Amino acid sequence: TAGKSIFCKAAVLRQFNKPLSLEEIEVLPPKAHEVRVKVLANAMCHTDYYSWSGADSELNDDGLPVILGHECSGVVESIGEGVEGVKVGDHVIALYTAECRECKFCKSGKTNLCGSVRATQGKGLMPDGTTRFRSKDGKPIYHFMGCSGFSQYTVLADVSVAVIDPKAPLDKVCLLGCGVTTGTGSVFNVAQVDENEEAQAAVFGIGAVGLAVIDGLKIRKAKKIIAIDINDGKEEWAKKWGATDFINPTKLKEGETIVSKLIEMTDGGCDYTFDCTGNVKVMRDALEACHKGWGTSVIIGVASAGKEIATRPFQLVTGRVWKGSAFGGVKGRTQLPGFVDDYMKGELKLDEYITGYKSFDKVNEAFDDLHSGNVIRTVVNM
Ligand code: NAD
Ligand code: AHE
Ligand code: ZN
Repeated sequence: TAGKSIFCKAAVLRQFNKPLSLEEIEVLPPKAHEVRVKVLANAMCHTDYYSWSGADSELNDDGLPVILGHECSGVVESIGEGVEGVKVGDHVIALYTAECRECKFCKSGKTNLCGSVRATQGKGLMPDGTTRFRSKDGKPIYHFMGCSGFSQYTVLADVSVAVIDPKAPLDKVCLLGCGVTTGTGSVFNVAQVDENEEAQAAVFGIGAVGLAVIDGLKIRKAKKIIAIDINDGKEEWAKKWGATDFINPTKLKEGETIVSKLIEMTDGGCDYTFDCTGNVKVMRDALEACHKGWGTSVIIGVASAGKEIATRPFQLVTGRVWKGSAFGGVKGRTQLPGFVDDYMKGELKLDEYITGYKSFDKVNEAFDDLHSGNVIRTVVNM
């Protein structure tokens, strides 16, 4: 099949908020510095739901039709010219945060963001400004986050794949393509919680990302881990991951706010807080629940187009720190294989997040399930 188009099934978003249409599409061969991957598993992340609903300011009607999905794994089917470090048959995880190792960002040593393919990626295009997907009528279909895992075959930039241990189960390690890496990485790389500091932390939003933050905090021996969610069903999940407390902020006593409650529980405020909801009001609470002088709040959640954060600047003047992170600050090609190894050694949870598997023809149900709040991660077998 190398050098030729592949015809396969893909879930195509043609209209926001409408079910994805399962279509036979054409996947063109990879061009220079691209790889074509047979996708085996793609887990449903909240960001797919968010983009499906039209909430992403980077994806408007001009970016449709598009193939969503970014928490995915697969096997390299063919490679284009000049590809180094990835070969046919390699097991890979797709990276929505590329790592070229050559751009200003990659060389800075200060960030995992990479400038190499980001501009075209944001437009749903491959680096040469075109797409590798076509619908039956020959019209282009756009890429999503440089991944488009809800297609049985996809084409990725070579800088957007992490080659992993072929013994790792692809239908589990797909979770490292986003949620679990983002949550744990935010604790290790962004908050940089130290295991000797007996940290007191609060985690807002107990989906896969929030749970992964809890796992990271457990690994870093945090003393207090307060989980917060408006869904009471998340208490059991949070406690299972090691949260010491759970608060439903809609059920506080009169006169209490989530900020006052957290300050009281931690004798002055949290050392670290994490927003894993994408709600800008929650982001403010998370910052203001931080301890004066040093508390650090990390924004992980993704807010809808047009939303902005606010707080009194005095919150920052008095030493609280507001940070954010994409993909947990993790450099995918360099560091993701290590996350896979940690999982294989039993040092990092993955299986526990998977609340179910769905066959590809049920992909729309996976979207509904995530929205229902009853699942953590659904893996779609492609
Ligand atoms: P999820 O839908 O599984 O979980 C979100 C949780 O937040 C749910 O349990 C929900 O009940 C809770 N929640 C919603 N509103 C809340 C509120 N006002 N107060 C408290 N809890 C509230 O989502 P997920 O897949 O875990 O993703 C979490 C967020 O992180 C999303 O915004 C997603 O888009 C974002 N995300 C960001 C990155 C990144 O790199 N920055 C990576 C992955 C996901
Ligand atoms: N494109 C949006 C926001 C979407 C967003 O923030 N995406 C996160 C990853 S979410 C993964 O589930 C991210 O890493 N962004 C950094 C990047 O380079 O894409 C907007 O608001 O424009
Ligand atoms: Zn994601």
